[in-house]
Amino acid sequence: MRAAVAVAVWLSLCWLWAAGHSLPRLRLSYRELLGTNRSVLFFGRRGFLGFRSLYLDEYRDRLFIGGKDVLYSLLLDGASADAKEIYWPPRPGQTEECFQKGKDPGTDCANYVRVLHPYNRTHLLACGTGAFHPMCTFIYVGHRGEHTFSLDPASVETGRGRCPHEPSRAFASTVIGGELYAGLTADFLGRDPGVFRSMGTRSALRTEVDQRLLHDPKFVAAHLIPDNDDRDNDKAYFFFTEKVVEADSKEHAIVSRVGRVCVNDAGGQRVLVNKWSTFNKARLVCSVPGPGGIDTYFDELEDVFLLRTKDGKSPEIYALFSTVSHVFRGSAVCVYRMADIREVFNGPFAHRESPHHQWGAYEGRVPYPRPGVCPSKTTNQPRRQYGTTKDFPDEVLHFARAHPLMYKPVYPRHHRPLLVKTDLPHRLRQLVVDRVEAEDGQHDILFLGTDAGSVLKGVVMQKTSSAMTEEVILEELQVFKMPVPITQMEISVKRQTLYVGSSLGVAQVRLHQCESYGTACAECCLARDPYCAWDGTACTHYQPSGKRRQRRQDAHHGNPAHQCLDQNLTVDDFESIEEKVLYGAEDNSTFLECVPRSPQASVQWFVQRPPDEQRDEVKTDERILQTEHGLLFRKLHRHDAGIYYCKTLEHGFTQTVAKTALHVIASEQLAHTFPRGRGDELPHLLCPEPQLAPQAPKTWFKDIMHLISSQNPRRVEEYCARLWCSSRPHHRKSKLAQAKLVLAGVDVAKKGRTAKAHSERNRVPRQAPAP
Ligand SMILES: *[C@@H]1O[C@H](CO)[C@@H](O)[C@H](O)[C@H]1NC(C)=O
Ligand SMILES: *[C@@H]1O[C@H](CO)[C@@H](O)[C@H](O)[C@H]1NC(C)=O
Ligand SMILES: *[C@@H]1O[C@H](CO)[C@@H](O)[C@H](O)[C@H]1NC(C)=O
Ligand SMILES: CC(=O)N[C@H]1CO[C@H](CO)[C@@H](O)[C@@H]1O
Repeated sequence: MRAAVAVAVWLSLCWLWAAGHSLPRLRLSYRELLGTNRSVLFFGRRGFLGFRSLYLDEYRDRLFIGGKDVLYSLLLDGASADAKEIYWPPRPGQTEECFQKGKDPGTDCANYVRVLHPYNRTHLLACGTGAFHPMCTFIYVGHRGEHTFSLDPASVETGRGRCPHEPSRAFASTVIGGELYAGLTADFLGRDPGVFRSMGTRSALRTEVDQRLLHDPKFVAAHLIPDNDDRDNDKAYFFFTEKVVEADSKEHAIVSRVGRVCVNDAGGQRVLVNKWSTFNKARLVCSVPGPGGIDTYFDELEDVFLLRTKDGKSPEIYALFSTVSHVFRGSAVCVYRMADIREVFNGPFAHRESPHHQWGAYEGRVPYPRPGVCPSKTTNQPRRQYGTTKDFPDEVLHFARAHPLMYKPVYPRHHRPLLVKTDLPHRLRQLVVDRVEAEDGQHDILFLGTDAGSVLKGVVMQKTSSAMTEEVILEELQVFKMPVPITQMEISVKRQTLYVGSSLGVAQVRLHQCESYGTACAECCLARDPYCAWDGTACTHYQPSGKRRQRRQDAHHGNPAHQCLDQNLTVDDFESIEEKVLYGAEDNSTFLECVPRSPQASVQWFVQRPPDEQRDEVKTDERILQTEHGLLFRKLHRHDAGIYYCKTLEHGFTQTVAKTALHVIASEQLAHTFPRGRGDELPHLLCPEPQLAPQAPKTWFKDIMHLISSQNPRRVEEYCARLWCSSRPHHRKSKLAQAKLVLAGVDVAKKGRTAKAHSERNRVPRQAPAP
């Protein structure tokens, strides 16, 4: 039985792996990203370590940033990047008290601004941790057009129940009608979790301290989602994870939840005084069906993004989950519909006789008004009117307190994740979604922030014929130099910009850079980026309103044979690419680099052996291997000399990516060049011309070398060292003359061209000096 389960789990993991395996079309390192003028770091400078909150104000065209003891206001209109700042440290004495209580003065005992919401037409609400003494204040930001930014010290008040004490603990908050709704732990020790409502004119409300309501919750998001046009039915939704204890085990498991309260909840009169009387919660399921009915669950909710619709009542809820089981780790995105969530809250309550019993659906009589229903004209029955929850019968409040959980879970659209990633080296932390209009319809572009300072941009294509989907990872951008977790992302559709926050600061990245996919129609088409289209002359940002005649785009299939028929697909570009020169030693191994611009392309090698004019396809065998990065000769023969062309093929589009003239140095000549006994001098001997030292990892190449000639690792070391002698600048100059002498009679290397869009990861020596 156990074995069967294990096999099934293994099978489903294989499936997951296969499903999650796709390489980004465009991968840019931090340096390359800066080179594209695509990313600007707002604050890498002094004092801004400690970003915690971001509010993008598209109306005022400003970005508000909360950091460590500081608040910033930035104007977004390009040129004037002048920031206004407010210094807002902890109150006098709090820092000392904080570290007397054993907290770290460097990381804990400061005022980390974590709450930053628009409050009313002229003010923002800001709350900070205040060195474990949370505090809130109003920031005057003026009307549209004014660039004011000021804090009235007299308006600073307590932040307890509004802002967490800890600088990094998960919490969620939102402002609704001048009141702050917050899910957090509200004490110094982090033991008092709850959903709190405060500010405004009504008395504050919170959840009772009861593990049935909230058991060690981690709040992720809070949003107002109206039910209908009756404001009295407005509800605040909370997304969080909490612990559950199953009846038959002592172990805790984590599950994800959606919980909600009525905005007009006023608590009870005799029971539940100043406590929520309308709190309900349900499980959010995100799982992959496996063979034999064994599902893989993603239970750890990481982030939630609401894709708002026009009416605001039925946003699509994108949720990012991860799983940290012992077997594997992975992330998944599930999409929920409000109709499904409401149906679960209208369904049966969960019930169990005691903690030792199993959960079942409550089948007894549910009192009226049904717990979780807001008092309103639309929900009242004709002769049983309730204007406020304070009028609810005690029976209702007792039932509500005992049955906060709904019996049925909420399943995602199509009962499966939209996207599953199990092949990533990093965990996915943040998610934002942009819905774009493309030639073939609407696409939801996902931006996923990792815990290693990078952002993935992807899209999931619905296959027209079936319920199957295909995920395409379009880009991987290293937004921060350091591998820090992305903590917040905001999208500006107006500016076509993504703002990305981590503890290091805030960066901006353009949502698309169509030019970077290439200069041919086919390349633009193959990229399948719904933001981009071929406009007849270049790959540019697709605008649905733009002129149609010349436009080519097919995000669904990305087949240039359909889209670019009249454009040159198979260009005879053998001669249009610059030649690199490579010297290899007879009977030794050598390597011709070729990395296709698209990871989906297949590679073909051709060779032209002078004086032959003809190009033949290179025949690979155990001596000549075709690897992911190029062509590897394990043992070079004299007749291998020639001009090698690396062509890539993708959906009928071919392109020459590399052209290398390979010269073979005969062993007699070598013997003359390297008389025995020179020993340690060898590795630094020959560097025909200085190169820019590639800083990229070179180890993979060494690994191959080790593998193929492990009988003499020292020679491999030397050989490699010689290949990369440019990265050892010392010795070079003095040996240059020698090298040239030795090479007399052999063409000195022509300067090699560096292929354009290669990522650093793939950089290998482009020129090997003659040994
Ligand atoms: C970056 O882009 C902006 C707007 O497109 C332009 O004004 C600016 O000159 C560019 N900067 C560099 C360094 O290319
Ligand atoms: C916004 O709220 C602040 C703080 O309560 C208050 O001082 C200010 O008058 C309000 N402004 C408007 C326009 O309501
Ligand atoms: C296509 O290729 C032919 C010859 O190879 C060339 O004359 C023509 O200009 C090319 N057309 C385009 C659109 O690049
Ligand atoms: C330059 C170089 O590494 N030459 C070597 C090529 O391989 C033969 C036989 O394995 C060696 O003797 C050479 O020293």
